[in-house]
Amino acid sequence: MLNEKQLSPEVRAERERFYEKIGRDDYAPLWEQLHNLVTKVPTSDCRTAHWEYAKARAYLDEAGELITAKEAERRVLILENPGMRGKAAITPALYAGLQMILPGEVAPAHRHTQSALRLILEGDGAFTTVDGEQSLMKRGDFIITPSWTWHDHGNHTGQPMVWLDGLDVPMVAMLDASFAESGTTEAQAFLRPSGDSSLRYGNNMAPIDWQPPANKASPLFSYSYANAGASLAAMAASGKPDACHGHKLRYLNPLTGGSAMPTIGAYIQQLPAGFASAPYRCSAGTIFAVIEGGVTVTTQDKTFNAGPNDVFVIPSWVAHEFRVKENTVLFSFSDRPVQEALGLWREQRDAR
Ligand code: GTQ
Repeated sequence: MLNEKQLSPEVRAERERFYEKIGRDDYAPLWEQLHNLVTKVPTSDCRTAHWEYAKARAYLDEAGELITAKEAERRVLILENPGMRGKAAITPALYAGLQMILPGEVAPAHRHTQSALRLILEGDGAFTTVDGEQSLMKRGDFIITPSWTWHDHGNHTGQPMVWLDGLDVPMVAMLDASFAESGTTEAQAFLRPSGDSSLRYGNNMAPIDWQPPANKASPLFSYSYANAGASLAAMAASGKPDACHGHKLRYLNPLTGGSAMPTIGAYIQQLPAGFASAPYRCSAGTIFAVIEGGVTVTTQDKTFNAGPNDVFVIPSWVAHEFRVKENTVLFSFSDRPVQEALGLWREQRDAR
């Protein structure tokens, strides 16, 4: 905004008349909003926020009584950023939700251009089928449903299954590139045996002449917590934690070294007992879920404690510190790969 105080009433009125006139023809004066568009630092409405699992779980139980997974298509409670209500967004670019499938339920097959990830929070042995390959899910597993892959979920176990969904819904909406289709059958036919993709692509080998698919996603779609936990334990056993991140790994596409999906990066980190991180910020708003232990999160205007299965979000460029008493494992996801691909990603370590 220009400094209105310096303007005489006549000049201001003349300008307002001009703005009105050109407005009727779909023009607007840049100079009235330049500094709101091109800000010195990120300034979205996205706020730091925390969702406690106990409350979420009670709401999911209630939702389970109100509607079946089949009728809902996906029975999900969206985690809406309190600064951006009504937008189905947890950050300006990303969506998050908590999905529950009760014993015997199915979430029917569909596909869409939005990419999805799942971090399994509760249950053991429900399945998701992605492009004809079924995978059983366990707590802590990270599973991807890349753009335009058919997927359906179901639960043949005796317990509810709950997971965190992360999708690039707002990003795809911004680009106006949403396409979706419903399957003709509730559950997909199996095209390959369970475990096939991990045998083909997860043993540091790949079928010769492999070509990246159009959706640019990893052909490996299930990343077990058993494996991630073993990698973290090895790092923690024989190396010093990074001052900002502790011991942190990124989930990758083994064929390219890039992120598992092009629009969403996913990470897992271990903060050893007693660890206090150096303040850190980056330009990728990040959603965290606590897998083990608990963390005290401090930003300039908030402190909260997050325990197992709690979800919290740190917006772009908000400096934050983590403190843990016991050994803690955090999963996280963000739009960092998009920002990196476009040359936009920034970070500040020791951000005091
Ligand atoms: O599981 O396919 O949270 O299509 C939102 C949209 C989950 C899913 C969500 C979806 C899904």
